[in-house]
Amino acid sequence: MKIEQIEIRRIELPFVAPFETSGWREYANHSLIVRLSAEGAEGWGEAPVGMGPWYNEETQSTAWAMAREYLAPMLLDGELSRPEEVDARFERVRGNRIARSGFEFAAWDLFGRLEGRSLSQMLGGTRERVEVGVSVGVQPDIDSLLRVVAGYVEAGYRRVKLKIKPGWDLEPTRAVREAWPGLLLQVDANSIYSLDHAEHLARLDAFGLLLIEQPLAHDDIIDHAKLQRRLMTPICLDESIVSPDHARWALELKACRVINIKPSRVGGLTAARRIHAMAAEAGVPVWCGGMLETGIGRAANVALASLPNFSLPGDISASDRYFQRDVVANPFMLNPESTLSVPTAPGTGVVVDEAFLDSVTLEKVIVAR
Ligand code: OSB
Ligand code: MG
Repeated sequence: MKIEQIEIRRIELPFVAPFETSGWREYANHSLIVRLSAEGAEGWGEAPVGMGPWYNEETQSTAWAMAREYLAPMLLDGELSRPEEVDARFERVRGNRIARSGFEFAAWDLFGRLEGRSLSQMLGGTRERVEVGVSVGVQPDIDSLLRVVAGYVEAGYRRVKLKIKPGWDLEPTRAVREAWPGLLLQVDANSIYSLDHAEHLARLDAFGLLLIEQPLAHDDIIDHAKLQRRLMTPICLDESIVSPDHARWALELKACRVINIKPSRVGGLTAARRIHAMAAEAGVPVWCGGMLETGIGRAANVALASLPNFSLPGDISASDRYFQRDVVANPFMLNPESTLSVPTAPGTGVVVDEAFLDSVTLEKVIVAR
């Protein structure tokens, strides 16, 4: 197949509420949306970069430049016979994996739509529904936090992740644990602590957490291995695992007992599936993380989470947890039992609401052969 045309747009879609982590705040989804055209079909992908370089090095501006100057021309150049080839095509590009992932997702969607196969089917998914939770940002005070968590619990979420940072860790975790003793609970520090905090972090062991996500530096594996030996609670790596090799290093060094797989962080579904297989082999559970995606990116996450070793609930909440209105006409809705349904229609299965997508598009370019 020859990709005939690539449309790239950068969007701004406001969140229902700002999302605050240990180091930054997001007010809106600032992703890139990629549309590939070939053989009369289309494939859509989302590169869920944030506004600034706070999660990783990428921003909407860097992804926009990478996409136009390198990624789109590289994908138009030559033939593509399988979506797995996109990862190899972009191998020469250093970093910029979230930008790369938008094109990779779109290629999977395109092939799926042409072949009449759902993305879950193409990836080897084994579930019709995936368990999900909700990631709760830093709140102004404990009362607000309890109100926000209560809202999600009432909506049907059975697993909650709290964003933590120094000064907002033990107390909020204790308060939520005391209010909901049976809730599946975990925390995410987004790289804010150092090994000097080991003793402090060990106090989280008292709260029966599923895991502590990325306590130490975004590019560290060694110190996490040292910290894991001092904690009962499993460490889960997010930021540090940017490729299958990084997953292998972390597994070998026992830097974590759980891995958060975000297909966008690792450049796409091909690398994500490889990490899933490596973790399964090592007996390490994985779960699917999120980047506050629109329905387009969410669909790739849901399909991935239908693979067998995704044994913990994902950060893949329903569309209405993020947006008043999603850019797809069939937004994701929460089922009873805290699950989302895995689409069965060809490709990602989402129906892009183009008129609404246009209304949140800041800039759009078309690159053709
Ligand atoms: O660290 O998992 C994270 C959102 C943006 C960037 C990083 C992270 C997150 C989340 C939200 O925790 C997950 C989601 O609901 O999409
Ligand atoms: Mg995280």
